[in-house]
Amino acid sequence: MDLTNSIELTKKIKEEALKEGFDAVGIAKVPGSSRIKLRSAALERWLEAGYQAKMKWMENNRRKDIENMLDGVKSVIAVGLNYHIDIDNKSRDLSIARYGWGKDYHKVMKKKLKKVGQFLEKESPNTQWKICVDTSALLDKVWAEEAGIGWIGKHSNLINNKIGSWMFIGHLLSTESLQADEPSKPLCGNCEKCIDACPTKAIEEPFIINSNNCLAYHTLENRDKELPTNISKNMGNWVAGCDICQEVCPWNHQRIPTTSEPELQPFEWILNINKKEALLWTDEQWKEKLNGSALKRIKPWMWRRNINSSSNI
Ligand code: B12
Repeated sequence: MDLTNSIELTKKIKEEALKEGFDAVGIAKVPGSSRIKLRSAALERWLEAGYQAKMKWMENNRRKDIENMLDGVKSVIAVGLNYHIDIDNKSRDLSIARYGWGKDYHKVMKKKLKKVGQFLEKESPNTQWKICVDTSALLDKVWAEEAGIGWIGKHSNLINNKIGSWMFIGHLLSTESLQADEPSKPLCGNCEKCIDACPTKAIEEPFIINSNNCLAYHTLENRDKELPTNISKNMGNWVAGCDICQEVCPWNHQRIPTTSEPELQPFEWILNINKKEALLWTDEQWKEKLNGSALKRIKPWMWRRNINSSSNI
């Protein structure tokens, strides 16, 4: 494809992504800048330090090279979807992290990305493409940073200068050679509010999360019958994920609109959950509530464990 066509196609793809409702879109070229190598080396160090806790799947070697995801991949179309809802999460009986308030974001993002992929294929019939949202062996934040839709903050989440870090990330990998955007520059400056606010000191150093100490890890991923004391002692009301490091971030204190995505509007039960009632719900009742939610990952017994461990019981 010549340069003019590539510029034209790049523009059309971005327009299509925005039309699908994504709030941010950017493009990176494979193999990317030297930062990709640095971040991949950081993954190596993170694993060596044991910061993945019991998430064995994080050790999958495929994660280290994007070529493993799609043969002949040339471009990465990175998208961000705002999931902010303008409702206070502080004065609640039980706190549930914002990413889980609406329908499962994996499904919401994949549906939209599929439409973008089909559009690309219509424009350029020989193109191969692949959708990656969270569960693929890809460093989502790293490629999003490379594609210019945000920078990796000290809490390790990607921050977009307009919608902060309340943003899901997804990617469409493609064998098409598209025009790359400038990678984002980190704008955290000297701020370390996220590091100071973490009650379990999970941010070992700027940008590096030790999952062994992270409330999100323990409430979502830990499959042990009991939570470690360091966690239960400091978890407050958090029973499903944790947003403390993002709540204190000045980039999330700007006026961020409530997402207009209908599927991300909060489930009623999530806004009204209270510990007394929730502890009485049967497995069946939990399953019904969690149907279509990303929080399904937390099994009913884990919900009970988390609620019982939270300090307000
Ligand atoms: C494993 C995982 C977790 C683990 C580990 C967290 C972690 N930070 O790694 C646990 C279960 C704890 C977790 C929690 C959460 N997660 Co999570 N998680 C992932 C997953 C699957 C992999 C992340 C990963 O590769 N970790 C490995 C380590 C090495 O990476 P890292 O901490 O990101 O470190 C990078 C940076 O530190 C950077 N780096 C290193 N040195 C330096 C130096 C400088 C100067 C800079 C700038 C950067 C930098 O390079 C490292 C390597 O990539 C991604 C999806 C994906 N496929 O990528 C989602 C993902 C990161 N999670 C997401 C979300 C929403 C969350 C939670 C907010 C959910 C919640 N509210 O409870 C919390 C946030 C906790 C936190 N502060 O990180 C979103 C984040 C969206 C965003 N805007 O960034 C993602 C991207 C999923 C998605 N596709 O939307 N998660």
